[in-house]
Amino acid sequence: MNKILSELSTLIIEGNFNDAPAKTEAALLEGLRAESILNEGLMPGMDYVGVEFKSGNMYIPEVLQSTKAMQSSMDIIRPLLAETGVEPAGKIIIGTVKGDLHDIGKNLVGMMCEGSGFEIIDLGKNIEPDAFVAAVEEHKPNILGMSALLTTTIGSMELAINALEEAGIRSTVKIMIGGAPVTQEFADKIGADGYASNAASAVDLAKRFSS
Ligand code: B1M
Repeated sequence: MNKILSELSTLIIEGNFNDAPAKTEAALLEGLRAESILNEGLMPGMDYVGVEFKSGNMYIPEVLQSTKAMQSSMDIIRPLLAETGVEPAGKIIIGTVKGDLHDIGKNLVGMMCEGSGFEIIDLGKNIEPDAFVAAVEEHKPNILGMSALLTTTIGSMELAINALEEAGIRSTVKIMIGGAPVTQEFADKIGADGYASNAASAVDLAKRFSS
């Protein structure tokens, strides 16, 4: 791997959001294309973070630092990627369901998916089923991701799926759900396409849905 990209990967793994932007600028000055910086510098770093998080060698605060470092580099190359027409891995709409204000896990999932090359449209928290439907109609994503942290709000995921059915657009998106009270059994029961227990698994699932 190119030395500067390898150093950038290391900065992402270390969660060094102070130095990652300067290293990204240096890579551009060296003549590297934004696409190479993403695919050969940033993404391998985040892939490593995902593996370490899943195996219990990295913890949430460290992953958040890494995603912040990733974001700080993405802020620099995002406009260049758009200019060169680099296709994202897929488009994901994500939001925390109605009645639920917990968004830390949802943000982590969104950031890690962005780090893996997905375009993320983050609707925020306390999202009504109809707002998910309107967003799917408008943005035509590959994946709709819903997060819930309360046993009292997970039912809203089913309401959103029903609303997508009623609008006739359920089959146009894969639905991924997650959050502490959510289980695979619950996902099967409400007709979601998949469940992920953590952000790294959510990235794997999103990749599977988009391949
Ligand atoms: Co709340 N809260 N909270 N809270 N809160 C919990 C969830 C709770 C378990 C605490 C407890 O009682 N032990 C409990 C829920 C009990 C239950 O329903 N069974 C609870 C409660 C009761 C409440 C209130 C009702 C308290 C009150 O006011 N009486 C209230 C509800 C407000 C509302 O939402 N309407 C409330 C409020 C809050 C704060 C606002 C103070 C704050 C949220 C701040 C914020 O998010 N901006 C808060 C917090 C921080 C927590 C705890 C402490 C931490 C949650 C968190 O961020 N975890 C939580 C207790 C706990 O978990 N220890 C608790 C870290 C985060 C990275 O993990 O969100 O699980 P998590 O996300 C993971 C996975 O779940 C998965 O990947 C993530 C990363 O690995 N994942 C997905 C998540 N979404 C995914 C989506 C996917 C795929 C994977 O695909 C789309």
